[in-house]
Amino acid sequence: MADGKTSSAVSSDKSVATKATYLKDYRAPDFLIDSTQLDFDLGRNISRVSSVLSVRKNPVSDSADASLVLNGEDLNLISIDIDGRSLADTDYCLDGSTLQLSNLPDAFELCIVTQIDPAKNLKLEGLYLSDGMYCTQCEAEGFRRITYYLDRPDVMSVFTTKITADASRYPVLLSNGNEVGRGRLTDGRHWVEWHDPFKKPAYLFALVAGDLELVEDSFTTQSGRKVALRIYVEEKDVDKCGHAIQSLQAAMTWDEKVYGREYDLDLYMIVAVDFFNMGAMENKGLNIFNTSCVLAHPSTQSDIAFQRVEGVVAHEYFHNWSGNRVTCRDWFQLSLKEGFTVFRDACFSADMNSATVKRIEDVSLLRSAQFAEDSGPMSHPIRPESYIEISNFYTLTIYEKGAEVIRMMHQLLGAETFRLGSDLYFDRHDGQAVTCEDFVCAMEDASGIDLTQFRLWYAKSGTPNLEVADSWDKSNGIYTLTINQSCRSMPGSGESEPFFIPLRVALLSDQGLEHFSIVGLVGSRDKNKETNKEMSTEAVLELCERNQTWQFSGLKSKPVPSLLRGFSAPVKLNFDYSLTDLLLLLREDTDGFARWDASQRYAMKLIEGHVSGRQLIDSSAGKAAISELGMVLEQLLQSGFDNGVWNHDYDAALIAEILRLPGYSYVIEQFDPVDITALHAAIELLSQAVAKQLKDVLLATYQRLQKQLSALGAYRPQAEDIALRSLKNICLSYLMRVADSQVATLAYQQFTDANNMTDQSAALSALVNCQSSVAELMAMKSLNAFYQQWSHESLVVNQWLTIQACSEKSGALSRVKELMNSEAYDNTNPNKVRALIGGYCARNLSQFHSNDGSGYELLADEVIRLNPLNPQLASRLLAPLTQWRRFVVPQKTLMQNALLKISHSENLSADVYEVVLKSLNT
Ligand code: B3K
Ligand code: ZN
Repeated sequence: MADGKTSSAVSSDKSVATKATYLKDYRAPDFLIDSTQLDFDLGRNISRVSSVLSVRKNPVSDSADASLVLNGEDLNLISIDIDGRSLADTDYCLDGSTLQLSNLPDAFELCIVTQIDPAKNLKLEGLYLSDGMYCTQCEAEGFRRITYYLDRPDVMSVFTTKITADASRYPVLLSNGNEVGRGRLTDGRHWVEWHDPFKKPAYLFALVAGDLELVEDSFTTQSGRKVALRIYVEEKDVDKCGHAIQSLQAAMTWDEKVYGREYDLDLYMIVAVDFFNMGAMENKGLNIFNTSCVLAHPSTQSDIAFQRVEGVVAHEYFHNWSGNRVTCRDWFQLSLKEGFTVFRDACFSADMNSATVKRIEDVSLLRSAQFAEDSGPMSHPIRPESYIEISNFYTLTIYEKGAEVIRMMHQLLGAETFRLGSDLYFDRHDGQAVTCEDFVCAMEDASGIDLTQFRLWYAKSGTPNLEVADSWDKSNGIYTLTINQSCRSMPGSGESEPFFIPLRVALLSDQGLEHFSIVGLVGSRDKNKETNKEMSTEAVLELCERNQTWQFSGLKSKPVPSLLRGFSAPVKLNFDYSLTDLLLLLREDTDGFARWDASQRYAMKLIEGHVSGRQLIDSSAGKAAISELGMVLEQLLQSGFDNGVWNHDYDAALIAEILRLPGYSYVIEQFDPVDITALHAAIELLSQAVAKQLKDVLLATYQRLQKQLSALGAYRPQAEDIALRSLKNICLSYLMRVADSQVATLAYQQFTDANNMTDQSAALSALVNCQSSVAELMAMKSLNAFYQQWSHESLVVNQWLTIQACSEKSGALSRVKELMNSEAYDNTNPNKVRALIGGYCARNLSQFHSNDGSGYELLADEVIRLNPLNPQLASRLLAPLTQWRRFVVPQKTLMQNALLKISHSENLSADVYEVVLKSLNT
């Protein structure tokens, strides 16, 4: 076959590939690829990829004379050879997504040459250019955009990769594993060869070629091996890598200590790229990171970014065992690696920072966004049964709910036994591609605990709902809790069996925690199981039936129950707390999560009361309720100080979270139907009222913390300092709601004096959101000054875009549109699109849902524009519209119309098609 001329250009139009893939259709592969040798010749426009695969029939395959069906997308096929024999066009079958070879020997060497055009690859899947640097993203199905291959995770191969490119433009050439050779060619090009000794699926393949600087450190493993740690970044970012290196070292130490897992290669590399669809990717030995998840410098990144870098670096590192050494058999098992790894990184972050606040952040995300996903048209179990486009299943359900399911197992088995289970899992399946069932079996085998009923969490979608009722029998001092569980099934899935739900509870009186014993279980299959005569202050109730009742003794008066402590299960829990009960929990509970939850429930009761008209926030009863809450909050703020200095025995970060009112997305999730105008009014009134009531104490707290932090001097991304800044800045944002010129000047002063991005951006945001005209001019001046100062820092410009997109002041949309046309924006860069469009549509909810539908129009137009360019990004942006059925008119109709507009546009990608189709039809 002659080079280029007779090759077939393959179109990747996925608008036709909209058929679902089903878990029930899984079959083991008919062929295996023992080794994969890749040779990349990176040319100016076209890159040439030669692959040499040693292929053999899979002994466990059930079809003896199967054809080899390789995946391929957007490839230009140049040649195919089998055992050195060149194939003619008639020897194979090529269509838009597969290359089929028949009549094959049992084992053979297959050589395929293809050409690709990375510069034209805006999907950012496969091999593409990010700011002139070559990089790859292969998970889930990107490798097929590099060469024809068995692009499925249960085909694992040993990879050797040679890269040749121009030496001056691409001095750094990287791939997985260890460097095994390099050389120069006479034409100014050079080459480097890499070999990865660990078998891996193609989704873990990576390649990078660019002009990058290296930041290097090392780590010595517990068995004494020295590992080189290398971060590759653009020259200007060299000073922003220290935090990532420290986070990596901390994660390596933690995984040795907590899971007994060591790193296995002599080299661990991270490369930062600016064009990336996700946060980061765990490619073996060569992680590729979105710059936003690796770069951190006090003057350009805020505390949240520092913590995100720490969490994501750890997450990708932990994947080396939970994902790479033991990988997924198929993509239905995605939560096997993602749920487990999120659980691992959450425990790591909890150990590094305020554990309670980490839990609160995770639960907030789950309860606002994952619960919404799980009750909407894209709802799926953590092990889905089908998908149209797998990229749509990198969801909060797979990641966050998946992590909650692992957390419940951890709680059920206890930390030590869970560790026996994880050891067994890693040892038993090292080097294999396995299933969620294999994980659960390892946990069962190590613990002897029967997890049969627990498995429902893998198979069923939806959030279980617990209705809790109590009673008090004064005559015998018995307190009773009755719990009823239900789970709203998606249409057609029928009534399901009850879940196994671990519910951590305590009982409180004015004196704090009470001792109790569980004396009886009423109506249970096993009446004696949980009868526990020993007195304790906390119990884990194992809910496994639709209705269960527990009786508690040892109490002098009717207690207030503290339910779902630590958020022990991913459920919704309803209990008719009085406002007084909630204040008691907020003051006295020893579980930080439960205290925070009480503050959220209190605020929700006020919002619900206002929206339903039962008790208006500005009525005298409403004012009284706010005043009582205010007194408790004031006490919390004051008791944290000893002689004007914050005492770290009190978790300032927790108090900051308690002060923060429930966000819009959480409030919206509590209502069905959603009347956004009414909710907005209630939230505004509430925050104004709290701010007014607490003004003096907020101001005093702000000033004391400001003084204490200034005295500390240089910025440190340490938990204690982060906590103080968090509390200080929440005080500032409240104060801006009652802004007088004194407060506005404070914010402006913080903006101009700040020596770190946390304070600078918090002050900017406070000024931008301030409704009072006093701050108007200061906000304008600060926005301009900020841009002048940081226009050369892409990630900081993104923060600037988001702050404006999220402005609570009217007119955010026209500002967003202005910014879309400004030099600060690039509509092909996912980080910028997420910062501006995502910021407005997913975080500025009161304006996005404005009655005229202008927010929906903007989103629909952007989705239509992005659909052919970057379908993954387009599909993710769509999420807010999927909730349309829960809104009242006019929002409901306007959102539906926006979805219809998208559905009528040409050539919908599988990604967008799936979300739009399910949204309109489910
Ligand atoms: N495993 C990657 C996800 C990549 C998905 C691309 N569509 C990131 C992570 O979870 O670590
Ligand atoms: Zn992951």
